[in-house]
Amino acid sequence: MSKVNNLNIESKCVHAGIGEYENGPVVPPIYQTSTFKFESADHGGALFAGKQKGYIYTRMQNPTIEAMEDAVAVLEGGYKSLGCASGMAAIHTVFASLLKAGDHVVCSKSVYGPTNTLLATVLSKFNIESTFVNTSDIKKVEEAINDNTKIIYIETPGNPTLETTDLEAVAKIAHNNNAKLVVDNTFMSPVLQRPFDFGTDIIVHSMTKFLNGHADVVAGIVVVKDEETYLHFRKTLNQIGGVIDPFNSFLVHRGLKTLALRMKKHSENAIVIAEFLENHPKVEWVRFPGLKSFPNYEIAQKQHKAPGGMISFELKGGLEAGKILMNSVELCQLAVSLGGVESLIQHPASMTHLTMGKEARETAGITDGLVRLSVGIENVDDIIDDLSRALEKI
Ligand code: LCS
Repeated sequence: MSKVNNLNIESKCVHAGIGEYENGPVVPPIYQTSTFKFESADHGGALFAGKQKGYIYTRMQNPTIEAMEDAVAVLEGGYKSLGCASGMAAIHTVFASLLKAGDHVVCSKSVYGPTNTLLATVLSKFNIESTFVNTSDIKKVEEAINDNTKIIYIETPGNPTLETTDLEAVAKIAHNNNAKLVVDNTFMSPVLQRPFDFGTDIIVHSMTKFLNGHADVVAGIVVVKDEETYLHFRKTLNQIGGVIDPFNSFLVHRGLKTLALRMKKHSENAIVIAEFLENHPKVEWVRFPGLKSFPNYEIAQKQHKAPGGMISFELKGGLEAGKILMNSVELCQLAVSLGGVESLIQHPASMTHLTMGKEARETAGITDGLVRLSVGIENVDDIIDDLSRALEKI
């Protein structure tokens, strides 16, 4: 592990979390078992008392899960991590571990919808209050802080607007107010953004996206920086039960090996596509961290090693234009989710955010012509041909 920590990121992706196993496999075996035999009653007792190391029950820990968790902890530069059944399970684990009735959360306005809903409609039932602000405006974060604020929760770049937050500045505000900074690093992955380098306390990911990268797993993870937090979170996760399973851990660990390669290709493709879209007559504007026109360009340059694969753009023809584009693409798959090897496209106003109503959408920055593109690792000319043909139909 310590040797792996000295490697470059591409090598870390390949080697992190690979332990020693019976018969010498180069890949951690899948321990597809719910429970582990004790050698004796005393052995079982010693494991439960924490006097001896070993595995007891897969909800508590499992070697295949632990191997993947070690890999993600290495990539993020954390102490340890906790594999969860989904990104939402990871986020819930953090909130359930850190909050109690009467506490307050400051959260980015541009976050994945269910994160907003978890705070606004589920945790609010337990008397946990939340304030949603545009966290790319540091003054707004300062104004939202109360005496009872325990967490500043940032998604950067935010889903789907790509609003980008200065983590160093927000970490200072959090720590001056005895609050923890929690960052959802799903859109960038540790290859492109390392939130711990900017003072973040806890990182979460939907591993369903770039970390696994192959659109065949739903999973999440929490990464922490110290043993005390780890043990506290592990206990909470064990009670809540939102753990990942061994087979999904195996798949994610396999995906991690190509993460650096994939993030490079996603970024390279996305730069070319963002420029193509910015110069297209049917497109009103493009938001992409790698474009000079990006509103938070300087923060993006400071925080990101490359701009990533997520692009938002606004079509000139609004709702109707969006529907035509969705119905005309062939290579780009019309689907929610993101971060897979295949390009995925979606139009929030006619699909995911249809029932929200125009007014509420616009307050959240989701305009009628907004399209979100998760750029895959295909040949960029093929993606541009597909978009070009589909845009012509508008
Ligand atoms: N965080 C971010 C930034 C996300 O984009 C998502 C899912 C989650 C957390 C939740 O992760 P999950 O529980 O799905 O693993 N984002 C999705 C999206 O944009 N479309 O479909 C899912």
